[in-house]
Amino acid sequence: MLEALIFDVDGTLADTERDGHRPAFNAAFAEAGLDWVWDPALYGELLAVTGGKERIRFYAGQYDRAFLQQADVEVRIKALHAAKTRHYLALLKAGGIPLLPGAARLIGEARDAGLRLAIATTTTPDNVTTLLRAGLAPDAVSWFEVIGAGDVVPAKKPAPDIYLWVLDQMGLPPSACLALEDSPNGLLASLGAGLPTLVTESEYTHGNDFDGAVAVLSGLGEPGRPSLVRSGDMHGKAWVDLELLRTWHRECISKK
Ligand code: XBP
Ligand code: MG
Repeated sequence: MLEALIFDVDGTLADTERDGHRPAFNAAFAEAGLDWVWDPALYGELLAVTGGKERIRFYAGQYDRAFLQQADVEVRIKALHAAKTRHYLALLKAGGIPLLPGAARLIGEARDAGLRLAIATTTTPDNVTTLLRAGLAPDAVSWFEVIGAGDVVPAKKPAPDIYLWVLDQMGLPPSACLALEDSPNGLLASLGAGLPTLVTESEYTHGNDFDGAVAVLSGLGEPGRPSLVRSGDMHGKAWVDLELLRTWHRECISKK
């Protein structure tokens, strides 16, 4: 029986990457006097690396090796990432990044039905709580029983660690839950933790291989704004609702 939904954040709850995290990284680089500029295309490649600090380190390894040779490079990466987070939080607080269609509706349906809610994300915890407050409701953080985010686990997605940590905190088996993700790294992480997973593609993840998902859609959809099916069966529905999640969950568990 489906007892809990576990949401990814970036690309799933909100379209945060190209016009949110990316300009925040660029603002931090400029502030530090670095000539690094991540344009949308390059950023799409860098998204293969999850975690902002890890992404900075990867970029420097590819394009500015001298940066990595500095004695205090780890301190510098942490400072760059803290500055980036400051810029990103300012963007969120300005209301610059709304939730994606269907996210608020589905969360509301799940709450009304008494389902337990959690978050499993690679991003920084402050980014999550600020997005929820700005995009959902001032008290929305309390709607989520567990928020697994950022450095709370040693290995980020595609490792399953963040999902295993959330399941442990909730005291639930993966078979009682369903994860919602947007990226191949995210799907690998949730499947690695044994979770039935719905994928809604984001701008940067459209067309990727999502083998193992219960379905792959263009988005959660809304009345009057149907989800486009990339793979799977919407059982005659035009947007994702709780009944459809329960059907996919039942189908997935019965196959195991
Ligand atoms: C997406 C990520 C994060 C963000 C940047 O996380 O990989 O690293 O791109 O946020 P998810 P930080 O899809 O798991 O929500 O700079 O705070 O890492
Ligand atoms: Mg994501």
